[in-house]
Amino acid sequence: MTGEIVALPYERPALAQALGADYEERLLAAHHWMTLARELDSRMLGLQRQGRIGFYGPATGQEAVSVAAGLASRPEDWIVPGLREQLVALVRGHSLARYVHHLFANDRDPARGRQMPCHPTAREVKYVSMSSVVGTQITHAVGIAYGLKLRKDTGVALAFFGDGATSANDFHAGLNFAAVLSLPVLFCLTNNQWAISVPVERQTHVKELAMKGSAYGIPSRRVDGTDFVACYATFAEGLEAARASPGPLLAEFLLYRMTPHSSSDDPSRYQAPDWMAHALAHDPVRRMEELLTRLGILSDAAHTSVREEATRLVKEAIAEAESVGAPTPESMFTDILASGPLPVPPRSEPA
Ligand SMILES: Cc1ncc(C[n+]2csc(CCOP(=O)(O)OP(=O)(O)O)c2C)c(N)n1
Ligand SMILES: [Mg+2]
Repeated sequence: MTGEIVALPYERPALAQALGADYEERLLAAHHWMTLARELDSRMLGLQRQGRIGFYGPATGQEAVSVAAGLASRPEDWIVPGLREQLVALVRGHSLARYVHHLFANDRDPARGRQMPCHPTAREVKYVSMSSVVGTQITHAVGIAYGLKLRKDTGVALAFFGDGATSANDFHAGLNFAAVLSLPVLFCLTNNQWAISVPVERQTHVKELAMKGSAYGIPSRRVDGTDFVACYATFAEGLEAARASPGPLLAEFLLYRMTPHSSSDDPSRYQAPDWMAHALAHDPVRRMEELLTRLGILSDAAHTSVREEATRLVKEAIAEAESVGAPTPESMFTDILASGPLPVPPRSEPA
């Protein structure tokens, strides 16, 4: 089944139904995380240009999906991300400081500089380091879901991937396997309408990517991915359904990529000049702020302090990360071998 949820403007009873009785608290928490994410993207792209970090993949325009996933998932769920879901780890409890240490690839980076930047690992919140090979995270998530089912674990695997990944072999293998074996996996398709320079209409001939899920017998729906409330309701409902049956579901989140693909990209070479204006009209952070303001939940003063707090938190994390040195060369061995490298035998001189 496909179909779009179009629900704004929300009134209070609808919010209570979608988010629970404590919806005001949940909306304010979501707004805090979205504001923090926006600040992180802007600072990190700047730091990359200054040569202070190596690489960055921004998530501007996709914050509502990640925050909703972070807030609606349970500790036993597994997150198998694409390039733009770091916020899910933070919302689930990974510390901002550790994430920023990772971006600087310093000695307190959990991966000690041995993973590409912006590919964090956050074991304590079951956030798996991203596989850069497009689509492979889908089969990884399906494997995790198979393990969860065999162990009778109540966790669900959340597989995040983009519109481009739906053309990869692993998408088809993963969906088929998950459907045939009824595995607890939620396929989270973030359709930001671009795979670097390839627009979605050149990626596929189907009208809606969600149809590809239906083709494998997986209940699939389209969701406005710039609407936090719709995203939250989708995750809350989808995760419980995948847990209870168990079985797979697919949600296609419609989005607008509001930045370059990554710090290595120049979209002015392939995007129409009016794309950004079009994307800005669907800014999820602005939509959230309009909702909070209309409901009287966020005053101008509170809004300013949320922004100031985000600026301060990111600034402090950067200062801390820059005060930590690089991993030592010895850590290459001590992180891996119980007793250090094998001694090198003395070289015997030829007689
Ligand atoms: C197998 C493979 N082919 C190509 C690439 C290069 N590449 C990196 S990201 C990307 C586009 C991914 O687009 P999409 O799946 O829509 O995700 P988005 O980046 O838009 O979030 C490509 C082609 C890769 N990493 N792996
Ligand atoms: Mg994409």
